[in-house]
Amino acid sequence: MDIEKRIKEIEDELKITKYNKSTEKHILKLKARLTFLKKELEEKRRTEKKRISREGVKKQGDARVSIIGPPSVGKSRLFNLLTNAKSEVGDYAFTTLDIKPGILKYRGAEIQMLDMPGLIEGAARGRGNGREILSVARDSDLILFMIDVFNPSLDVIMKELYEFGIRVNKKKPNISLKRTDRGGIHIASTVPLSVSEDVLRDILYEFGYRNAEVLIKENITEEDFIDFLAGNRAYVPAVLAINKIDLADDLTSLKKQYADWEPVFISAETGYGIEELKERMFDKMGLIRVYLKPKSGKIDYEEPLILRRGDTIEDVCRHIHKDFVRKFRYAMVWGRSVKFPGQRVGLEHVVEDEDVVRLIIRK
Ligand SMILES: Nc1nc2c(ncn2[C@@H]2O[C@H](COP(=O)(O)OP(=O)(O)OP(=O)(O)O)[C@@H](O)[C@H]2O)c(=O)[nH]1
Ligand SMILES: [Mg+2]
Repeated sequence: MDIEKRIKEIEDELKITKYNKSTEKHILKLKARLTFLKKELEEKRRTEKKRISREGVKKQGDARVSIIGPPSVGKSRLFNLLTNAKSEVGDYAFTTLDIKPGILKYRGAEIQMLDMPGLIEGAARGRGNGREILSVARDSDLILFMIDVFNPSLDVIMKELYEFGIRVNKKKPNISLKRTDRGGIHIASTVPLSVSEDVLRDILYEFGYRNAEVLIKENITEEDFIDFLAGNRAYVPAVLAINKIDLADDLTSLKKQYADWEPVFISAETGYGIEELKERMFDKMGLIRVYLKPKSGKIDYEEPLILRRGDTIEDVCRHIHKDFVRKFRYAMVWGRSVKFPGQRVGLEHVVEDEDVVRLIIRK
């Protein structure tokens, strides 16, 4: 009989067995066996050589969020709450073995959420399908880190991401580098640097540079510089959710420990904090809504264009039709990005969340 079945049987038996002096010993035995079997099951599932299929992880929607966390913190339960899809939930580790996509609809945006298997130590070297999980996370618009009140450590996970070349909540360092034919290495900076030029020179040497011009436009660390030269780093924004707060008495120490993260405290069981979490994800990804105003008829507030912070009228045009940039005359804008309602703007005008835009196009 397989382990899952035996676990189910014992759980059922425990449910119907009344506790008294004569059953006490038996119940204890059942509980011990249950604990043992769950451990076996975890081990079995962890070592099962299940290859994650890439089929199921096609990009869809306006943005992609990967849910990353240790086993059993409630990733699948949250995923079920947020999306139209269903993922198995279980009270043992490694319930989820595949990457499962689902769509979260929020503020008119379709956000692809990915439920992931738990990430464990050694992931970056391939343990527990770690490399598949990390490469999908790398290619996301946001990582939703999840821990719970019993399992409140992110250290292992952050280490694995780092090793895999994922940089969390950091910007790509602002540096330019030109290889030259002669003249040695020249390093200049537009701001005072806390790392010495000699160190940077040594690093360049290690990467095989003998002649180069480097311009550094912000204060960086040695590691930032190495990242820049390595080139294959992914800079991904992230939000931290701390789950199962329905089971916690006191959040003071967690709040202190993760103050820098400004975590969202949630319960996937009661739904507490879920609205705040959606808002934070939307905001952190820099998503904005732009409503189109047709020549005649009503503004469609149900289906905004979903753009990124910093996008312009040109991006609005591109989203509608590729010819619109070429045929563009001007746009009229109502909202936060303009000084007065209906202001005329050009292609380079930067739009803001909830702007209303009317495009005037040549025939
Ligand atoms: N009390 C409480 N239980 C929760 C909450 N969220 C999840 N759980 C329970 O925690 C257990 C694990 O939940 P899952 O959603 O399967 O956890 P997971 O992170 O997907 O686990 P893996 O797929 O194994 O990595 C289940 O028994 C859930 O019912 C919560 O907010 N409160
Ligand atoms: Mg799961």
